[in-house]
Amino acid sequence: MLTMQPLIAPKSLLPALAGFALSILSVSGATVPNPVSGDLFLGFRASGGLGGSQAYIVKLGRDTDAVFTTSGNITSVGNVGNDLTAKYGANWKTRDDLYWGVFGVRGLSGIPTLYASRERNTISTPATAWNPLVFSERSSTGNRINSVLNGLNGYRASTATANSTVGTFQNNSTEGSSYNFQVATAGTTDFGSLSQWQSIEGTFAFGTSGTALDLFKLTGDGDVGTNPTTLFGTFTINDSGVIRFTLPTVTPVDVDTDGDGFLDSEEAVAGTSPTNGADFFKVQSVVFGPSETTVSFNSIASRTYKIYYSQDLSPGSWTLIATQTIGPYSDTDPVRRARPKGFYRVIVSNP
Ligand SMILES: [Ca+2]
Ligand SMILES: [Ca+2]
Repeated sequence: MLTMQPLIAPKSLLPALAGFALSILSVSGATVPNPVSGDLFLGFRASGGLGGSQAYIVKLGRDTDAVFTTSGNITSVGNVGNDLTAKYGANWKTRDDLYWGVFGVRGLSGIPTLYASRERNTISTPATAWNPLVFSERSSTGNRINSVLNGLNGYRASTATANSTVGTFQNNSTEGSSYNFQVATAGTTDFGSLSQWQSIEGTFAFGTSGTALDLFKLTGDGDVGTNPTTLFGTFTINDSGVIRFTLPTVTPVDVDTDGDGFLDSEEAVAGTSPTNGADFFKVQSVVFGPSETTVSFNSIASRTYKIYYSQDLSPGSWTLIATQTIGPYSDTDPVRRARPKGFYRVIVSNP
């Protein structure tokens, strides 16, 4: 006698099936966020050995994000160190065949701005800036970067890693969307010959403390002579894989804060107040006395004052007549004092 099996599962099995479906979803992994204009990316690749068949690409954030307005660790990228260890081994931090670089593009549909890193030869010395690029060069290079981000098998819609919601492992290939292809093809510059970028990458041959990437921003309207290339900031990484961004060191602009005609730096030399417009270095008086001419000027300790004399202010007529460490100066020279007129000038230096 034939017994028919029910075509639908008994109710008691349904919770188990639902649980099974959920577990499948978590195994398949989340998708990385879509790239947007101005995004900056980190790329890691090994030229051989463990992990040599895949690149690791991490979205750092947009060039306008708050994280790039200050120096500090970039915490929005998850645990990059765990991903690097999983892909390239625990010794990733000292592998001489492991490379990293930073790249990005803004405004592909208009006049693109490009970002490309360059490793410092010496950790304490900024790298030489990339050459400016004209519009056509930036456009071509930007398209190659865009291919890595948005092309078929590129970053877009790829699966996030176990340790970073913005990181993905990408198979190395000869497609334009392959980061490894763009930066590691022998005999070419990175992201195409028009970029003129010999290599945007650093290596871990000298450990994490031995590599720093300066990120340069290439922009402009197409005329190389006016296209600025500026240092956007510097990326470093520690042995735990924590990425740090450091803003460029800004050289303070010398100003005349109190408007007395002397720059703050000049007032520092003279020892006068940079915030008091009535206090600045000057010859205060010249008094022709019975036996000496007294030249008064404001003086402080640890400075050198050189007194010059001219008969008529003509070019080349200034003569050094005294060097002192304090004012005033007393001129007793009978020849100078016998003249109907004469001029004194005082120059201060530190010390
Ligand atoms: Ca001043
Ligand atoms: Ca002053």
